[in-house]
Amino acid sequence: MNCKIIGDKCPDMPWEERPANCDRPLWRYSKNPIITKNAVPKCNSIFNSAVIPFGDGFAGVFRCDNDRRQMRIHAGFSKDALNWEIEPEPLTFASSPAGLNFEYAYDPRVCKIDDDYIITWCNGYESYPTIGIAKTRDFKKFDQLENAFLPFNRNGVMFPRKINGMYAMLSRPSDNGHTPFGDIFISYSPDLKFWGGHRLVMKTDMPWESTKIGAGPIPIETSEGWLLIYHGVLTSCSGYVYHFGAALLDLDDPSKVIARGQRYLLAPETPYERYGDVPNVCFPCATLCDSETGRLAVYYGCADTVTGVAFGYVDDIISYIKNN
Ligand code: BMA
Repeated sequence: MNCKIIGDKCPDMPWEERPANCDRPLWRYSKNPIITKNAVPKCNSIFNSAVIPFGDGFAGVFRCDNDRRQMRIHAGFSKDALNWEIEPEPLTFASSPAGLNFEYAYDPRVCKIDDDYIITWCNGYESYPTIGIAKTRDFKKFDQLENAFLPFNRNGVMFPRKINGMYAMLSRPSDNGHTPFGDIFISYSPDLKFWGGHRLVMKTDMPWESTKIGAGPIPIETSEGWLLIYHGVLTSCSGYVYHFGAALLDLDDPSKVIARGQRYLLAPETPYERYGDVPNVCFPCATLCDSETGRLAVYYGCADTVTGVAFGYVDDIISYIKNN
């Protein structure tokens, strides 16, 4: 490995070697999708979901749309990060700030900072989408914090440590519908309550991401910079197409882009990515990675219907960004 991952080892993460016929930086798990609606009763779909090492296994927060088509998030646990036990009921909060309602919840991310697991998601507030935040230590008791921003906002993604003494979050200001625009910004907070220092990180660029971009998994700290995997959307004649992209951000000032791949990392290709409630969607929300081997597993929503995993090496992805 040329680049060093600054993070924990994760020797028990799922892994498959690159198939012989694959020349891409990411390859799909051969048994995808790993999670379908059958994991939760009265469920329509389980997709855009986040996982993280926890105890002697893994925990996660899953987007489960129910058969009323309400968007909800559920906690879950796994020994191997492939077979998941997902709580049948949506997660609720032991405490919430006064006056802050929780109408709908989707596209969760999970970030460990010190001893806390911080959940961010797109939170319905007075029917408007913005970024919700909650804390847990055990994935059973969750305490809701203030929403990070005014509506409209989506894709709130925390950095896994403070930067220059401040919590840092990427987000994507948007509108109330299926937003046809959107760039990635960064904001800072001393206390996870008050957010400021808002700066632009990246605008849309190449054709595959020309409509909008949004941060995906928690950025991975490496000796080369923060590795950010994000989604990039193209508007085709028959609707949006969601790809994965990747960029490297400066470790001390992540609003500075060091390098950005001009080619997508992964595009909808398999039947479970192409067919579903929303066709042609690959939507990354989490990674597991092992600092010893450089292995990476990306968890992503497929066609707004099921959840898949793709594998790669952090080193290869950084070379791919720099060389493409
Ligand atoms: C976005 C979000 C995602 C979804 C995507 C494709 O606006 O709603 O949850 O995966 O659209 O439908």
